[in-house]
Amino acid sequence: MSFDYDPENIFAKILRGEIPNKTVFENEHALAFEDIAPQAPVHVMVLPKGPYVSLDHFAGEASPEEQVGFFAAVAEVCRILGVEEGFRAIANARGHAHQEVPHFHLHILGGRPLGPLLT
Ligand code: DGP
Repeated sequence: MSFDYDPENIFAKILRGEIPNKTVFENEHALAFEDIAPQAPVHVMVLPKGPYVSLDHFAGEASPEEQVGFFAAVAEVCRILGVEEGFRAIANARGHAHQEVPHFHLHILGGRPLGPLLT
């Protein structure tokens, strides 16, 4: 499968500082910020800084350094959010999953019991 990254997607604009965000964490590998329409008391997006469309794009083509750096950032974000009692991480990809923004991101949801995962 080939992946075609759109540099004008809204998260690319956020990464370039063109659109404000409520930042939770940032380093050279990742940016984490609050979702604009939170679906739980904790709802934060974590995205790598590289131009990857989706989880399968990132997992297949990002360098080991980018991948390790990204997941280390996810761990740090979870620590900052204080989700010791549990959280859910969701990565939507393409149409069947209703991916809205074509820059790979993990949703981190928590702060209340989330119930069983629904389709
Ligand atoms: P997804 O369907 O996985 O692509 O979810 C995209 C999420 O991004 C959705 O929960 C709403 C959020 N979102 C969209 N635009 C913005 C924005 O401009 N700022 C922030 N903080 N979140 C946004």
